[in-house]
Amino acid sequence: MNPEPDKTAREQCRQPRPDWVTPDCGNEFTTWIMQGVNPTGTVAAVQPKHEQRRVLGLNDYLLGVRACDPAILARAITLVESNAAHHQHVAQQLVNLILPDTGKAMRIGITGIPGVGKSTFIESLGLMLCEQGHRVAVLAVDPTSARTGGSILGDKVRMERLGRHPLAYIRPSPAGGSLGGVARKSREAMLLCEAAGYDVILVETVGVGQSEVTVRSMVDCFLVLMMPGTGDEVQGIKKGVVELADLLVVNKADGENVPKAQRARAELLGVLPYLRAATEGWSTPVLLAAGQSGIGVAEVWLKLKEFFETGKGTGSMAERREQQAVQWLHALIKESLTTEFYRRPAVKSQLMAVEMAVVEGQLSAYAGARKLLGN
Ligand SMILES: Nc1nc2c(ncn2[C@@H]2O[C@H](COP(=O)(O)OP(=O)(O)O)[C@@H](O)[C@H]2O)c(=O)[nH]1
Ligand SMILES: [Mg+2]
Repeated sequence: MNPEPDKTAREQCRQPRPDWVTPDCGNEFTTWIMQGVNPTGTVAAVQPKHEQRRVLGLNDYLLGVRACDPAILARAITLVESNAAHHQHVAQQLVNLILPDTGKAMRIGITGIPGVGKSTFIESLGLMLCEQGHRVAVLAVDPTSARTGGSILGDKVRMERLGRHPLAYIRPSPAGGSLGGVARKSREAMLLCEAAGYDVILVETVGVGQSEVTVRSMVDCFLVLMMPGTGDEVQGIKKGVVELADLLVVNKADGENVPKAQRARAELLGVLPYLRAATEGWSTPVLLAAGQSGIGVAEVWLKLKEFFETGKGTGSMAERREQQAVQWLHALIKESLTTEFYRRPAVKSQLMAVEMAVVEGQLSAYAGARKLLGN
């Protein structure tokens, strides 16, 4: 946790803001327009819009979200992403009011190492579902995007076709500073999307750090994409990500990758019986697919539907959601206690001195923590 915005964050504040942000917004809004590269590879100039936006009240947000007005949904998500206390006040009232309209969507997390083809796969799956009449929201959870904005851009460019579909909504990763911050914002964004009537929520996360565990704790089903011929499956088993998966998909199973993909599948199938099942009463299947050409995407969807039907039948789905709600409560308690602690004037004034004393060995970390906590 870094209570002080650093230089990069200050520089970002001078960059143009998206047009859904209110004119009076300060540094607490976490979204900026990044200079981008368009699909032809040329640099696209950023054209900020300066038109004045109408300030929305709680009721405007509520009606707009329920009516699935994309501009208001986007602004409502911006509101829940804001770190400012006065925005949070409205945001939390909004989240409470929409709560009865949430919970009906299929919440699906998708992870895999960078470059495995997550965004391409999501676009392919998302387009197929929209064609079938589903309403699909795509959210990204990427704690590494907070500084660079790079992956936000990558996703936006690659999901261009899905982004244009009237039944789809794509929201890039919020810049939360910490994974906890990103998780809260993404979870609330997911609830807003559900209240707006999206019935399939796809949450993309990068396969780094703790982000998979975080996303696992907010979705019903967790899909892991694996890269054939790179030893990814061995790494995935070692890192424990395979153990989190309800569905394993060896992606890019096209052209000369096919034999490699089949070997990776055989390897995973050989190991799975020795691992603890991610979901009680469900044995994790391993499928082959190629998001780019759409091979195997329909089969993945069939398996996903089977997973949801099984989970509803056994009660594991409802049980998971109950556990997640309790976990979520505790995560929020921890987050607000931490935020409140670092905001205290006494902590702000003593923190550096205590850090120095700990570094120089004059104070144990335990004693330093007790001192700052005031006992
Ligand atoms: N051969 C092949 N390449 C793919 C496939 N899906 C994605 N790619 C390529 O893999 C690269 C990374 O894709 P992307 O979707 O951005 O991966 P992400 O980082 O996991 O989101 C891109 O250059 C894609 O063109 C596929 O099914 N087959
Ligand atoms: Mg991606």
